[in-house]
Amino acid sequence: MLRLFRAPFSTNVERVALALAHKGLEVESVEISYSDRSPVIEVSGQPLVPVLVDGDEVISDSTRILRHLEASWPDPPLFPRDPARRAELDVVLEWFNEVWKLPPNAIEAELERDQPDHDRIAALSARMRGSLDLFEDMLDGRDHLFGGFSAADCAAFPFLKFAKLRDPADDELFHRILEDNLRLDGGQPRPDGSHPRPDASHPRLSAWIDRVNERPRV
Ligand SMILES: N[C@@H](CCC(=O)N[C@@H](CS)C(=O)NCC(=O)O)C(=O)O
Repeated sequence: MLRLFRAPFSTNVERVALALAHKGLEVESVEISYSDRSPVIEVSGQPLVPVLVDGDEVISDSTRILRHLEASWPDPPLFPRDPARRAELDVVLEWFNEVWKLPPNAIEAELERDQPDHDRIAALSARMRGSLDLFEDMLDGRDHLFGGFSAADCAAFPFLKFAKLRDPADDELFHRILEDNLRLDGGQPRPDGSHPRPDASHPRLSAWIDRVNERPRV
């Protein structure tokens, strides 16, 4: 039996929860609270969730877990079999983790300072909003970011969903930053002052959020 260490509302846990359900795998869940990470540290030697325990193997980091699931249970796939397409997906995952995530992380760090630099926050916010156009284009002519449902959707959805969804019980600052800076607000008001539909500016992205949100999670 697989064991998954998780915490409520965790974006990185949701990545893995989507992937496990896609592969039809079940897990025993160990729910931790951020105020006491001792169970996670004890099992993995580091404090962050998700952590997956598969027999003798202990895997931390959501992207590494996605790769482990693919290697152990290749069907149904989350990564393309063709090496060139797989390399492209690897690039997308690394870009999302190492580039796309930087602005919201930097806004969080700025807001936690005694005197936040609001010009810097505005510039970071513009980068986040600008990225929505990229995802809109990635969804041109296809239902998912990389063709069929894949690791790219697992990795991006838990963050991008805040453009239109947030559980009222979730009060994490990082999630509020995602919500505030990715909002699908339809752009500029019309000349008569009325506001376009909330998803008018990025209809494919909006439909993708609804589509992926309908998928099961473990
Ligand atoms: N690179 C790691 C990041 C894991 C991570 O930041 N997990 C968050 C939950 S989404 C966490 O454990 N946060 C606890 C904290 O920072 O206090 C991954 O992809 O799994």
